[in-house]
Amino acid sequence: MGPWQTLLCVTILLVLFKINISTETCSKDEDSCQKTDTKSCGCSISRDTSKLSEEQESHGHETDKSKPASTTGSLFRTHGMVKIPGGSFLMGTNDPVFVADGEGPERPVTVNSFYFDKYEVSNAEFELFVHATNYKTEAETFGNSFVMDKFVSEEVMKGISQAVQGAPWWVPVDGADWRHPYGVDSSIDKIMDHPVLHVSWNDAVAYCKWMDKRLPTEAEWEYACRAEKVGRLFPWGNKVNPKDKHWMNIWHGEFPNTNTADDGYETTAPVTAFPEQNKYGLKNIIGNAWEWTSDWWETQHSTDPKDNPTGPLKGTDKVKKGGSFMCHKTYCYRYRCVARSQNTPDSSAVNLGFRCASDKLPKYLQTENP
Ligand SMILES: [Ca+2]
Ligand SMILES: [Ca+2]
Repeated sequence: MGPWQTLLCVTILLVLFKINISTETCSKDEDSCQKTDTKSCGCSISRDTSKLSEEQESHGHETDKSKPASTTGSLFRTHGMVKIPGGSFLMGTNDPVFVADGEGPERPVTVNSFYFDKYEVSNAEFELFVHATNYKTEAETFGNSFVMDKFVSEEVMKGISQAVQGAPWWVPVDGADWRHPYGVDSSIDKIMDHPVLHVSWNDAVAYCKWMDKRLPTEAEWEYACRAEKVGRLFPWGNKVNPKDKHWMNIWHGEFPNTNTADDGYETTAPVTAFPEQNKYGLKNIIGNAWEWTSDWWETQHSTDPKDNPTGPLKGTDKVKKGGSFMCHKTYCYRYRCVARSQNTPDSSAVNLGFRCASDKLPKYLQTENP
């Protein structure tokens, strides 16, 4: 691609999307990935809401108050929540990998007890929600979403002429949505137990509300991930593969060219896959799909003690946590409890999902968790 074509490509993209991606910050040398002070490894991609908000409003969202038809059968497991006992911890780290992400400094935070989904929300669960409410996701309303080119068919790729500056493997794919995670010629028929993808923050909020739940705050999410372990990278400790087992779904191989799927999964894994990652029994809190939190994004944190912090009062982006199947230590080393990234609330992508929290156990679960 010549310089003029490159300029044209970037210009088109800037018109269509607000790009929150800076140049790849991590080299293939693992050590050079440490202490990076640049903003992003291409983890976050956001829409330009100003260009599309009118269309979104014209569709609206039907969110009737129907509740889950059943909490038994094959979906029982993904309705399950675990209790996270309240307590105090040091949120963030004084030893950040990505300084510009606001991983630090450590600051004392207290959170009340809450309930947290044991699993990421699955396609099966999201389908129940959509069937009950006729909900239309923002990716469906906009008509496109972001997918990694490697997972898009040759046929679909023929119609794509845009890519994201600094992360050219991210392409906007027409017709990519939660039912078609890799484009119009893909489906979720065989992956109903995988995490729902291409859901915006607004979509996630609507789903959690329908389930009588809510999104977790960033503090709750990180507190639950760390599970009282101090100064550890992962929910279980510091080793990537303790007991010679895989504990999470991340990228193996050389990103973005080769994906060896050493952990058994080239893309997403079932939400029930891998061992419980910490003493709370959480599955895939790290890896598999990124997870939305309720907080607005900021990178400057006070070290004053905070009680149940909910983040800034306003902002442009929302915080997401946990990394995804596309994360590798040399690229987007964010499959750590303190790591964080962000997207605008209407953004969606092939590696971004969520799980819900609640102050009290929803009534329809109370008999299941006496
Ligand atoms: Ca993997
Ligand atoms: Ca996850």
